[in-house]
Amino acid sequence: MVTKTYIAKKIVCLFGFALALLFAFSQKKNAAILLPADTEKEILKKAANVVPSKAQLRWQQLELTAFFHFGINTFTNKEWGLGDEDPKLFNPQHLDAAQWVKVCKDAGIRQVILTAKHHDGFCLWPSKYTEHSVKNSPWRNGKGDVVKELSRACKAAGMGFGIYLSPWDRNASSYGTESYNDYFVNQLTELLTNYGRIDEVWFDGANGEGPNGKKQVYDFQSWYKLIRKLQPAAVIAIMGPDVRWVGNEAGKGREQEWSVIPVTEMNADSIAFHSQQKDAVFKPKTGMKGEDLGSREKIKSATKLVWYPAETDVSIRPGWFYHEDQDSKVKSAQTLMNIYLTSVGMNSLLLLNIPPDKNGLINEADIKSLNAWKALRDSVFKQNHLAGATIKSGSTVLSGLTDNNVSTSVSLSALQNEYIVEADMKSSKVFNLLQLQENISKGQRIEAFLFEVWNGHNWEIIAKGTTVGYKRIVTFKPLTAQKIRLRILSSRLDPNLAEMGLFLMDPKTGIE
Ligand code: FUL
Repeated sequence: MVTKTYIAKKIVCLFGFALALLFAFSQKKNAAILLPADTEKEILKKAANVVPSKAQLRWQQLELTAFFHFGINTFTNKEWGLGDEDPKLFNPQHLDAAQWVKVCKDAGIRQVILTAKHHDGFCLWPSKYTEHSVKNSPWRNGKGDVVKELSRACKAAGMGFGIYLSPWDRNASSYGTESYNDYFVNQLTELLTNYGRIDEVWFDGANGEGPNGKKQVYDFQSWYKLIRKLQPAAVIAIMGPDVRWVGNEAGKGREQEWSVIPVTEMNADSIAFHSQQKDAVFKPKTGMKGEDLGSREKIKSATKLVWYPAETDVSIRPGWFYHEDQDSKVKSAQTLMNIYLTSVGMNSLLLLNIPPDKNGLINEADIKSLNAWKALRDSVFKQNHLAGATIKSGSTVLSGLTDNNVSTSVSLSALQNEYIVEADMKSSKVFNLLQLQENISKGQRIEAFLFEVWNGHNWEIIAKGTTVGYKRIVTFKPLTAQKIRLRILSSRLDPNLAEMGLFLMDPKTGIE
C-alpha cells in the first residue's frame, strides 16, 4: 500500500539523489564541454574553472624534475641505437643510483624519470618478454635491475619516480604488427607493478622509421587505462593526456602559456572522462608548437577544454645520452638559470636531462654545474623585497602573498575594470625580477598585466605580460623604488593571486 510516509520517504530520497548529482557536476574538473549556445562570457567562465587533477597539481608544484637517459647507447656512444646491440656491452661497474638521486636532490630537483627502454628496445630491467636487456649483460652477473635500484633510491630519499618507455622499438620483432601492443602492455605492466609507486609515465612521440619503415598503430587507450588502474597517482606525459610537450628541446617556454587548451588545438582523436578519476583521457597528436594555444581567440570556437600543462625537456649536455667528448660542453649555471626563467618562469615545468656516464655515475662536470645553479637560485630567491611590505588592493590589505604557500591566495576584486595590487616597501629597494603565481587549484585566469613603479612623480610602466598561471617570472634592468603596483588588465574571472615577489639577480647572469 502506498502510504503518505512512503511517498515522503521517496521524495526525500529523490531530493538527496538530485543534490548528490548537482554536487558531482559542480565539482571542478580538469576538462569542460562547451555548448554551441555558450556566450563568450560563459566560455570564459568555464575555462577559468577548469582545474588540474590531483596528480597534475602535484606534478606542477614540483617545478623541477630530471631525466636520466641511460642505456645501451651510453656504451655505444650513440643517441639512437639500432636495436642490434650486444647486451654484453652494458657494464656500468660503479653504478650507484643513490648518487644520481643525491645529485638531483642537492640541486633542488624533486622527481626523476628513467629511460627504462629507449628506441633501441634495450630494457634496464630484466623483462620476461625480451632477451635485449640487462639480464644478458655482465653487469651484476646478469642479476641487476636499474629500475629497481633507482626506484629504491628514490623511495629512500623521498624523490618522485617516473619511467620513460619508448613506444618506438627497433629491437622487437613484433614491431609493426598488432601483437606489439601486447608486448608493450606486458612491459608496461611489469614496470607498473614491480617497482612501487610510479609518479610519471613518459611516452615519447619520436619515430624515425621514415616513409618506408615499419608502421605501428599504438593502442594508446589501453595503455592509459592500465596506468589509471595500476598507478592512479601518475601523470601520463607527452603522448598522454596529463602533460604536454612544450614543443622544443631548447628549454624555451611560451610568452603566453595557457594550461587550459581546446581539444581542437591539440587535434585529439577523442576525449572521455575516466569513470573513477574524472580526469580527462585523450590521445593527443604531436605538433603543438604554436605561440598561442589557449587565448580567448583560441577557446572561443572550441567544443572541449582540458587542463593540459606544458613540460619543458632539455638536456644539460648537447646529447641526451652521455658522451665523453661532451664533458666540456655541460651547460653552465648561468645557462641553466636562463632556462629556469624561460621554463618554470613561463608557466611550465622543467625536465632537465642529466645522463649518467659509463661507470653508472653522474659525471663531476654535471655535478659542478648543478651545484652552482642551485647556489645561484638560492642567492636570487632568498630575499623577497615584498616580504614585510604593505600590500593593498584599493583599501583592502592583502596578506599571504609572500608566505611561499601557493595554496593560500587572495581573490581580487575589480576596481574600475582592472585589478590593482599596490605595495609600499617602506624604503627603497633594488630589484630586477618580478615573480607572480596564481592559485591554479582554482584555475588559470590572468590574461594581461602591467608592472609599474612609482618614480616620485608618476607610475612608470616597467614590464608587460600576458599569462601568469602557476608561475611567471619577468626580468628587467635593475631599478630602485619603494612603491610598486601590479595592474591586471584582463582576467577570465576574478584572479586568485597566490604569491608575489621582487628579487635582485646579478645582472651578469645575463637574463635580459
Ligand atoms: C626524443 C628522443 O628521440 C630523444 O632521444 C630523447 O629521448 C628525447 C627526450 O625525446 O623524442
